[in-house]
Amino acid sequence: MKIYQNLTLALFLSFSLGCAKKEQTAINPPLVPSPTTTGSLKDMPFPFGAAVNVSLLRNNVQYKELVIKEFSSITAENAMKFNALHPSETTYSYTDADEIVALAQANGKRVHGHTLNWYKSLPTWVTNFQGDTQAWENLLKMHIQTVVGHFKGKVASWDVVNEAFEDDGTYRNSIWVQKLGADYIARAFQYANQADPDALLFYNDYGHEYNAIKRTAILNLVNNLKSRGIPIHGVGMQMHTRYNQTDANITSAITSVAATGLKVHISELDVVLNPDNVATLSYTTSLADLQAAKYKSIVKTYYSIPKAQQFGITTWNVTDADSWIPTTYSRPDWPLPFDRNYVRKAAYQGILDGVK
Ligand code: 9MR
Repeated sequence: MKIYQNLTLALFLSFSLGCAKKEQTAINPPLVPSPTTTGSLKDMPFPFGAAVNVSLLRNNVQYKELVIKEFSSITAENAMKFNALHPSETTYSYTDADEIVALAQANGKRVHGHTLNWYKSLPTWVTNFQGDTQAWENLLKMHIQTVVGHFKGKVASWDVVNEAFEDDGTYRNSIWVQKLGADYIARAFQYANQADPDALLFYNDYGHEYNAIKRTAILNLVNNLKSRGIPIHGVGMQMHTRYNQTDANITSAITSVAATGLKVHISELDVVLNPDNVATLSYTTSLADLQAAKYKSIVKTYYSIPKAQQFGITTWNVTDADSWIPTTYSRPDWPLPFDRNYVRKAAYQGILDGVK
């Protein structure tokens, strides 16, 4: 009987292991061999961070350990957005965001807050909100001050306003502009500053490297805020870019933003390898090397701006397995410095080489 039981157990185990192995093979086919890396992101001369996903931190030990081991700064990918923190008018929900902050604190990492104001990721109570201008102003102020107050002393910096411009350089016709006019942006910074005078406050957007018209609009806004004494301390350049973006474009973007004199955060970096959405594309050594070269040149240019302005670089997500790109664009892609087996890619070495 005992032998029989053991045999059943052995059969069961070998069957389950076989399935697990098969599944493993199906999910993680052999990848391009990873190079040996010398050095660590932790030793970069400025903070190097990633946007993190709270459920992966909670449920995936390998992911969590990688985050702890590799990064000195953390941004919540979604957990500090309006709909996550403030799901109904009278409810704030801090569980996920607090968990990220606690992990950062326990491991000596900086936390960058993303984002106090955006046209997306709003709860329906906001999009359906009925009220006059004063009521909308109160809503904006209350949200910003409650959230910044909650994280005071724990979150070092905030993206105060995210993506306020259209590609043609006009203000996006967001619910905020409709209800409050474009100068709500200035007041958003003032509200955040009142709630935590020590927090560094950023205007965050994308496209600086491929759209000079939008970039000029962003720089005009930022310079205008600065000249009016509005408490803005930095500019976030998302830099969702591609392996074949020209170095010249990236350099003009970084240097023109640095010319504001404010801190510069490359805040959502990823370098896609499949910008043309080729469904059959595969990851090859040559693509990996081109990507490494692009990461290197971005980091090198960034490292050449004045030291005091180097707020840091943050990648948007951690590994190719959790990048927002493949799901959003329904295509294979490999935008990050770690592969989907959580192994350092050539891009990782490219980043390290950028500061050599
Ligand atoms: O990666 C984020 C994705 O999981 C969310 O569904 C989406 C909407 O909240 O936002 C993504 O992150 C965006 C960031 O907040 C702002 N810049 C663009 C990022 C990618 O879309």
